[in-house]
Amino acid sequence: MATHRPVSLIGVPTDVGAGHRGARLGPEALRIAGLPEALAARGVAVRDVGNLQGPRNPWTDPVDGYRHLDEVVAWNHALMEATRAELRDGRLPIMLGGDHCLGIGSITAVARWCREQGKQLRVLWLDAHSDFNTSEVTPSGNIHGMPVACLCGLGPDALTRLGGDAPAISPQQVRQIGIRSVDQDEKRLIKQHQVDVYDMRYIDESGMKRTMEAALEGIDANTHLHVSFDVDFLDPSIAPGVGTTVPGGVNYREAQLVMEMIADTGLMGSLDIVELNPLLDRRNRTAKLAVDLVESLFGKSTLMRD
Ligand code: 4U7
Ligand code: MN
Ligand code: MN
Ligand code: MN
Repeated sequence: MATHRPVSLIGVPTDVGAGHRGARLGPEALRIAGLPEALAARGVAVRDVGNLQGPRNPWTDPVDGYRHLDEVVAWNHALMEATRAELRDGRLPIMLGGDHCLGIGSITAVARWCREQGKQLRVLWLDAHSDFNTSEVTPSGNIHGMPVACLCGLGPDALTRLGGDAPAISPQQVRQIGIRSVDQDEKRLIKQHQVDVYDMRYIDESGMKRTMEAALEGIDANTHLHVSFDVDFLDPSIAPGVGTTVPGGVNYREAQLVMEMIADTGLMGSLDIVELNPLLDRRNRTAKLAVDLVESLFGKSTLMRD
């Protein structure tokens, strides 16, 4: 069994970035589905730092194209600090979301840490959505649809400069996989900024193996892989517990292969698990599936290779 760095679980019970309430219950659902025990069974040392605290969800309308901007900033500031502390401690942080706005705080911290360590950062964004909206083009105002744009320097100063300098990352560091819902103006931005997108059509045509080989091309022993796993990446038939389901997603075997191929690199240094909404789930099955997939990320093979 491969040895892994010790893991820190950081609960981020937020849904201030989403259009549905309930993702704030995600961290507990993941714990109850057995995430800490599953990691321990893989031989991983686990520390659960508990849940971060932040402002409540005011459930108000967007202002100037952003819904709950102050609350999103507060949550992400807390998460950036917590992520930084765990990385400095030599640990692999796993963010238990919470909605996907939290990727701004986690990846801002990871990017800074990689700069300090002289490491190359590659972000694998597993999602149905590109999350590249800005306040000018967003159809919803929901900031969970904007984290990649914010990280690349497009967005309000309070988020793009969360870690000081902007941008935290360049679009060239991102690979998006599973994409099948991109808004009209968001498509234009994705093209303009040359984000590398492996959409469902690419996966259908090339297969998941070649998709992952392409997404992982160019990594080396000095690469830090950050995996941002939006559970709506998965097909809703197997993962109903998400706020923004989009049909035609990644199936069970494809998802396992994604996780196994990431595990094979031995380079994953941080992970977000986001957008799980237990109120929309059935008997916690989406959380259990997420745990199953995380086991594969930590080297548990569905084949006879353990
Ligand atoms: B998630 C959306 F309009 N694009 O911006 C938006 F379709 O983190 C959805 O990927 C965003 O789940 C989904 O509101 C954000 C919408
Ligand atoms: Mn997302
Ligand atoms: Mn999504
Ligand atoms: Mn969502």
